[in-house]
Amino acid sequence: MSSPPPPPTMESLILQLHDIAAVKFGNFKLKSGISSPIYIDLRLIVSYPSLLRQISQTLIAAVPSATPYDVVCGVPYTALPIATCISMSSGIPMLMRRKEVKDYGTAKAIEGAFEQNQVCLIVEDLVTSGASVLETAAPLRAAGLKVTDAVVMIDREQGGRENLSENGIKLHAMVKLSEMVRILKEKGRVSEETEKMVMKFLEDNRKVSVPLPAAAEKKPIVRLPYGERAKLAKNPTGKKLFEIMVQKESNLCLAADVSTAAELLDIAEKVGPEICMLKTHVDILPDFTPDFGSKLRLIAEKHNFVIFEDRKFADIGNTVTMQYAGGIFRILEWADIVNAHIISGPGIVDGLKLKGLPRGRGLLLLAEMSSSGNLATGAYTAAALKIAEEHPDFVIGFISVNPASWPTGPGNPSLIHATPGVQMVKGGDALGQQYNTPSFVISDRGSDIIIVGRGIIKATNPAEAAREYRLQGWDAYLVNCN
Ligand code: S5P
Repeated sequence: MSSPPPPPTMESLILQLHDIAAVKFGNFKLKSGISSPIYIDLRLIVSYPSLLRQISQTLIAAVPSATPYDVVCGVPYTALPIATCISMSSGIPMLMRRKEVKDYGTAKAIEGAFEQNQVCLIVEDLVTSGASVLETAAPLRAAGLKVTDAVVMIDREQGGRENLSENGIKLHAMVKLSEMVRILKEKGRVSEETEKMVMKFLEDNRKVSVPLPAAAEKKPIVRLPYGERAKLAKNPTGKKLFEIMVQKESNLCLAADVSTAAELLDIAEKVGPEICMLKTHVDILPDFTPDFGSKLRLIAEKHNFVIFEDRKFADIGNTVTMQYAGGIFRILEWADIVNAHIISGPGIVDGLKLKGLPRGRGLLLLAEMSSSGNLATGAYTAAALKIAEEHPDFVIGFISVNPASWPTGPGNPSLIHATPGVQMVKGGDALGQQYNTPSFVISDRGSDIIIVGRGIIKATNPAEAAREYRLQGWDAYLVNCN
């Protein structure tokens, strides 16, 4: 029987990468926007199975044997085949992260079988700022996995190691860029001059920060802290909401779109500690009973959050007064906040205010919507803003999507912006919903509250997922808090 081939040397791997032109020298513009004298395209290795196998073996060896991990996950797409090879040769199961979360019923960001608290090793081809590794770590963590280590073929030595370490991830690299160039120079593949150029480039670009989406185009948003805004709020529920956000360090609203009232009360109890607001669609609950509201209010008091019935009133003033206070649901009795379209004109606010204001309730106006092709844009959005300004005692803010892009910006700081269409990764569902990430919604688009439904309720552990959304939402708020 022939003995297995000796493990490849680093030198031979690097020369092979150069042979297949996966490493090139010249003048290249990188994803981060900077010009680089070296370009590395590791997608090519799928065409060279023997090299792919050697690289996978070397990557496994790059992770210290004392580092335990139960599963591996490659950063899509280049590292997927590498992770597959690692999994096959080590016998360690693999997970896959969806880049775009498609919600055809499952809304899964992570594919594969795993258990809560298992440790997942992230596999990546190339690390510059570490942003791609972090993008993969976030949904893995939200799904209940632990992410403490990542292994990469090439570390460009441009701050990725430090950025990852700040986020609790230790980077193990097969080779550092400077080492790779030194070997290529030693073997006569590049000139001394090229080596110097690359070294100078590395020296000049030691720290590439993790890019925020669309960072280049965005105007910096500077906002008053929620605590200051609580003092400006004219409506007691609006004020209370800002105060809860500060007390709980949470700008997370759970969209509790579950199938029964029993499930709703159960998830409210579990997720309650993480949220500032809980949003209901009471008309989807088949087991609704008249005591539902008082039961939910007890949980809200216990965990300190406000209740928002997403009724989306849209009729004339007189009709909405009856819909708000009457019927089976008696929304006025238990919901701190309701919302309304302004399609019927300002009379809808007068109608709701008639019933709501004496009870200290608040109203959110739908100024924008998250679904694709919706008509709440431009002049319609501006009209919502105007109506809100006319009723500061009752209107507490908006359902909005991109307040930073409004001609007035997010506007009056006493008004709050709550944004639906939030998940850990950008994407959408099959019926027009569009998702953005917590950090994009809060720090780039200038919203105040993230409204998250399926990202939490479909997670294996909704409380853990809610915690992750809360932390991400809060960190994003701190980014541009004045
Ligand atoms: O424009 C909107 C307004 C609202 S209130 N788009 C929305 O998605 N919503 C609500 O937010 C929607 O009714 C649902 O309850 C929640 C989003 O849920 P998810 O599961 O897509 O996160």
